[in-house]
Amino acid sequence: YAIGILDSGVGGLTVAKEVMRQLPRETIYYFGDTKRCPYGPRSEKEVRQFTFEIVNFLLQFPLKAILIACNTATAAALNAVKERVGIPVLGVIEPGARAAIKASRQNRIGVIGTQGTIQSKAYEKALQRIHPDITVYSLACPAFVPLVESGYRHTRVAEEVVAETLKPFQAVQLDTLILGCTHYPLLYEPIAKVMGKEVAIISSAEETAVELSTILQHKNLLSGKEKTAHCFFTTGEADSFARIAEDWLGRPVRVETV
Ligand code: DGN
Repeated sequence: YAIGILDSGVGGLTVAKEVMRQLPRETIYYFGDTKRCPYGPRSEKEVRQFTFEIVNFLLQFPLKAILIACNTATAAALNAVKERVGIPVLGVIEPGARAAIKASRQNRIGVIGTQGTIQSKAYEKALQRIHPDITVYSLACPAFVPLVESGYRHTRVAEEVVAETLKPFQAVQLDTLILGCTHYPLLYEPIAKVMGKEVAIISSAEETAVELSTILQHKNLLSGKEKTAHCFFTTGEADSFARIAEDWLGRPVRVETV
């Protein structure tokens, strides 16, 4: 049995990479809905519908858990998917919020994400559930996902767009910044450069993989065998998906367009 991981595009690869690192024996079926990316500006209803379509596609394979490795889809659909699917389903928002609270010293936390995620206030709610005295500064960064999906992450343009978009944070003294979109760790360098060394930068990938590993352990579902090859599916162009995936994962991948 394998782990299903889904995102609107290549963003969920940041979570997949961490799952590969922490659980090297597990096999992954990854789905990136590149053709319909970005999810950020879409309505909650539409994102929920897309998420169900992908979950149903992935369930044709023998899976033991599903990771919704997209904050926008987690905010829109996590609870609904959990109710309908008979295997463990994890999102990325709670783990990200927990990691940020662990890292923060002055409880001044910034959150960046897509319009959908920021409008849903899912991070504010998750952070304040854990710790009521947190001050949260939220900012939607709609330009970031297209930069990553277009393969521009190592360019000067990416640096300029990131610096311009994050300007509003100059006026507030953050001590922690949550990358509340799974695409954003792919822009880690320019984001860290703008934020400066004093700000802890948190991605939910690591904490989500820890949670997955705990659940699999408790349920006695950890794989005992060597993994088989991971499978990657995209609704977009396989070549450009593969280029970004191989650059990020540092290994060859086989991608199929569906
Ligand atoms: N990677 C997704 C997220 O974490 O919200 C969304 C990207 C998008 O479709 N805009």
